[in-house]
Formats: sequence, C-alpha cells, structure tokens
Amino acid sequence: MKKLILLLIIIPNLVFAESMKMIGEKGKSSEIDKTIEIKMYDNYFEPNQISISKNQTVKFIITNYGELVHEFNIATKMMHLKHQKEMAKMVDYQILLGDKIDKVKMKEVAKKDHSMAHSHANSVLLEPNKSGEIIWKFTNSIKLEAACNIPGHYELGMVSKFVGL
Ligand SMILES: [Cu+2]
Repeated sequence: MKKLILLLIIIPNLVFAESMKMIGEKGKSSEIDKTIEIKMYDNYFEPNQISISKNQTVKFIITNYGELVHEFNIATKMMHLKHQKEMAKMVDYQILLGDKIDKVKMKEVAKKDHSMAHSHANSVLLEPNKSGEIIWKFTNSIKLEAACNIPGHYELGMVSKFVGL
C-alpha cells in the first residue's frame, strides 16, 4: 500500500517533468544567444510572433504595460489549456485580483495546493508596470506558444506563436 501511494505521488511528477522537458529547459545566463523584449498589454503581447531556432537559448525581458495582471508562459497549447484551470482556481482563491497578485495568500494556499505556488522556469506572472525575465533553451522541434492563462485572456488573443523550431 505504501509503495502504491508513493507511485501515485511520483507518477504525476514524472509526467510533468516529461512534458516540461519536451518544451525545452531553463537556460543558462552564460549561454544566451539572443534577447527578446516582450510587451504585455490588455490583452495581447507584442510581438505576437517570435522567431526561434532549435537549441537557441533566449532571454526574454517581459514588461507589463497593461492595467491588469498578465502571464507569459512558454508551453504547448495543450499545456496552456490545462494551466488555464489552475489560473481560474487562483481567481477563485482570490489570489489573482485583476490588477494585483495577493502573494501572501498565494503562499498560504500553496501550502495545501502546490499547483498554486506558481513558480516555474517557463513562466512569469506580472502585475502592471512590473518586469520579469525568463531564460529558456529551446531543445526540441515542437509547436510552442507563449500565452497568458488568466481566465479570458487567451481567448481574447493573448498568445504569441513561436516559429522556426
Ligand atoms: Cu493576460
């Protein structure tokens, strides 16, 4: 029984690690091939298309010029759709407040629900007028897009396609 429980804990994490590996890996600052500036508005990114080559390490400097909280998350469309459910939960928990992130509450809730911790190397979540950085190495030829998964934003077009992989 103990083994079974252990497996049940390990398997979802392995699956997660696997899909994360599929989209690439956290890049090293000593290996940056190019830097791309991303501007966030309500509710779109500039640029909405990003050229990447396989095995490039890219530093993204992301700034939120909008009036709402936005996310920049590098993943497959499938992963984004899954992630949107977590984001909806963050709104339910009142962690996401339109133009604010309640970080105290986020920490509190994350103790019970780890999906709410929201610290992955492939994404940043930014309040208005804040900037963030991601260094990402694109190790695979796979269809990727950067998206904001805050409820409604993706549907409104807050997505930027990666081309060239
Ligand atoms: Cu957004």
